[in-house]
Amino acid sequence: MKTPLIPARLIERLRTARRVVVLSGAGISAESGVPTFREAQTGLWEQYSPEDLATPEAFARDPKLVWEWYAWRRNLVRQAEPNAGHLSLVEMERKIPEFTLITQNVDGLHRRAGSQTILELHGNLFRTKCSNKNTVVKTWDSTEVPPRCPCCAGLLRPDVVWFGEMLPHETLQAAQQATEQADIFFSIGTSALVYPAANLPIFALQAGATVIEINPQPTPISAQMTFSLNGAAGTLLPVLLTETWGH
Ligand code: BV8
Repeated sequence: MKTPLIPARLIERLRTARRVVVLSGAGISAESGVPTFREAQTGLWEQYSPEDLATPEAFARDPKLVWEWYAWRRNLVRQAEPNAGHLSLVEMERKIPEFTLITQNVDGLHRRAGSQTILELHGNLFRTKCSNKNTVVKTWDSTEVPPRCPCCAGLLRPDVVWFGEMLPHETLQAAQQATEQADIFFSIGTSALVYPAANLPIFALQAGATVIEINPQPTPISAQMTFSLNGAAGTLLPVLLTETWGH
């Protein structure tokens, strides 16, 4: 008999769960054609590692290069569509009384898919801010690369959290609160290498939640998971929904 993709015990718990929290990473956007953060960068960007570009030091050293890397990623994401994994989480949000989606992704695909309660821990590619005052800037007529702030002429930058920068305080606090109250916590498509996001699945375990990982590869937290489902989010999440709520 084929081993079920999804353990029956998991289905039963999900069916009766009140509070479900999902932490997503770049892996959930992989099937939309958006390269994951640590997968080799393609084309022009092959020679760079994301960790080297997503830092304030890189932006200070070469603002044009960093701005153009983000412009390239925005272009890539604009051509991408949310996939079955994103859409399954929209469906799950409709079925669960208290559902919170925490994402490390900056691609905005969860919102485009229709998710409502989203905590963007690392900001969003499509929001731009002044690097002097940290205020969001919606329009500018500067034609420089990167463009300059219409108010103070400071360099504009993507409104994302770079390595070595603090995460937005309220967003992180809301994520930690939801995590501590979760009955079920999913860690989906993340290598669980980046902190403080990578603390959340462990906090959930410590608070007594059932913690489920969905990833085709093992990660540093796989061995601690209540359930570790080895597969792609775009494949496993639709099956999980059908097995739990049948449609
Ligand atoms: C902070 C936005 C306090 C930008 C990102 C030394 C000095 C300073 C800080 C540190 C330090 N040492 C450690 C730290 C902390 C540091 C950190 O964690 N570093 C790591 C590398 C060790 N963290 C920080 O700096 C954070 N800030 O700590 O502030 C502070 C301040 C000063 C000094 C000390 C502390 C800020 C972290 C946020 C960085 N910004 N993104 C941008 O995107 O350009 S993080 C970046 O990584 C993305 O957001 C990405 O989402 C995130 C995590 O990666 P993943 O999402 O997990 O993606 P990855 O590619 O790694 O993995 C994909 C997974 O998907 C894989 O497991 C794969 O198997 C799986 N997968 C593939 N296909 C599928 C799939 N899964 C399911 N289905 C599929 N189809």
